[in-house]
Amino acid sequence: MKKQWWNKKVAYQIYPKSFMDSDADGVGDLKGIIGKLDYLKELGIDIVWLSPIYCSPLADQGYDISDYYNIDPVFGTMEDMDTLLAEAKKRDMHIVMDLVVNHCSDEHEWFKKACEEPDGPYGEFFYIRDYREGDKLPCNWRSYFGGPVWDKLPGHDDKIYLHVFHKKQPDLNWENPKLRQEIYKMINWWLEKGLAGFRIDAIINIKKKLPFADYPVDREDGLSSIDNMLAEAKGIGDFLGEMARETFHKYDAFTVGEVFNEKDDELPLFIGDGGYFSTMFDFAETGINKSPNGWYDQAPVTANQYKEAILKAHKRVEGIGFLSNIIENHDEPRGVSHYIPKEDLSITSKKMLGGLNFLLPGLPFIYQGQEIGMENFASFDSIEDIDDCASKDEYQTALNAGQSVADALKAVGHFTRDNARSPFQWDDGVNAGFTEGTPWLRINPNYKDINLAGQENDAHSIFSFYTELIALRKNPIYSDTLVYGKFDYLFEDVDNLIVYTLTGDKQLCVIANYQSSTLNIKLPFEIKNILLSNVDRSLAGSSLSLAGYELLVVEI
Ligand code: TEU
Repeated sequence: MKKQWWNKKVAYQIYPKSFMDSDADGVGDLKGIIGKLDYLKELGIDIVWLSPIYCSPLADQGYDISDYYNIDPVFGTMEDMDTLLAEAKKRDMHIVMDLVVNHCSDEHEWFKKACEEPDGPYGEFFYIRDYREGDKLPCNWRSYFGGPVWDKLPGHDDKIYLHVFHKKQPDLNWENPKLRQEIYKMINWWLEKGLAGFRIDAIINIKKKLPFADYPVDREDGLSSIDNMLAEAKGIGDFLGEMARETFHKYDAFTVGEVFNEKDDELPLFIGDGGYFSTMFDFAETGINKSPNGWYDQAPVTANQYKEAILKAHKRVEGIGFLSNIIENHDEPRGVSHYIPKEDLSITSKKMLGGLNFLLPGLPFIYQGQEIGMENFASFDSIEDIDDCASKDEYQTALNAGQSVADALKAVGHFTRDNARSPFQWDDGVNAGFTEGTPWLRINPNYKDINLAGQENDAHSIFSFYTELIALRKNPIYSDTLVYGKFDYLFEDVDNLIVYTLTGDKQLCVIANYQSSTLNIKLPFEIKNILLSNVDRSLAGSSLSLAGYELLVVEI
């Protein structure tokens, strides 16, 4: 694998709407981000990924773009964007934006023109089909947000259009070379402006298996998971390779793919040298126990499942390319609430999870608030309290499956994307220091106990632990080994114990006791020195009695 400029960096995902509000409208904005660049720099962040801030009706919180070339006024202006790029550059930081090109907004000019003239050139930018009331739909795929993927084309009783997400997110027809060229032109326009690259949204959906056909019905709604079609779609590489050649590769851009179901033999094409993307997220953990029936049917993650997922995922790409490691993002529950049993949540266990994931081979991504141990909401009183469009459907799905209102709310309350989208908890003051206005989304009531101000000067806080993690990754003595070292693991058959080594010019070992009870182990090597401990361990020999949720990083 060729070494790349971004390999030794640390990345951070900002969900702009909830990061920092500078103008008291209750919504985070670019000026708020600019004001926090020094905070991120001091934390040790190099690459900042912004979830979408383009013009959007916000039906899917900005993942429904109505103008790819402008900033939505709620987030600020293009001048603010230029300032952010300039200020980041001054700090040797790199801004990455979200590239959402499987679909656009139904308020985008292209879709408006398609509605005016469905058989015209812009009609070909989308999947529009003739349809009469009572006809069978072209396919029975289920939208990611529930319901059929087909809706009436506005203004036409005899036409329908495809949307695999929200109905306000019409799918772009990537089979159309004219559409693809418009996308590439837009990508290059942003890269010319100085963007360091993109996070590539939902990109595996751009290649549909055509002609449209039904798949086995898998729920009472008479529809079929879109995953069934995606498993059979062939040829996405033609699009991804063309896009990479026409754009990313020309600028040595950093790109991280949101890819869910790439096949093993495709890995070199996806993230190998000269691949479609620089890297892709490791979603092995987020996929644990996912059920085709919906969120209500997803069992809690166990330590052994987490262990199997990370070890397998990282062995799978060894020698091929880099993964980008996360414990959470804007679509997932808060990692500490999802991967640690509620009764075991503590500063120690949160540090264990964070360190275990952060030190894996690849590029670590910290999601806003992860560095202070932000958690899920404790509960929701009603589905009306939840904003996320994906959650409404999951709630109804749970009820349709016979779940009680309380159980449906509990399940959706755990997985709702609101958990990760509640405003950053800066301090214990009004609105957690996020806004002087009315926050667009409820602030987690635990902000009095979990906030940055309360942790910045506490050497034992989660925030301080993340600064130590980042400092270790950047320590010139160990960084080559941490970033390029050979990844191996031990004690594969010992329950709830994760031990992996990284071997380069140094030899390092990460040890995690992923349970509340003490665990005694005998390492097959001596420990030279302790590099990091979440329980302030000062002495360590090859025989260890690990405390509950103890994480130990040592040189061996
Ligand atoms: O998500 C793609 C996606 O398919 C999964 O994240 C998941 O199915 C979805 O979040 C519903 O639970 C990306 C973005 O990360 C997500 O925020 C957008 O809603 C989606 O694409 C559409 O752009």
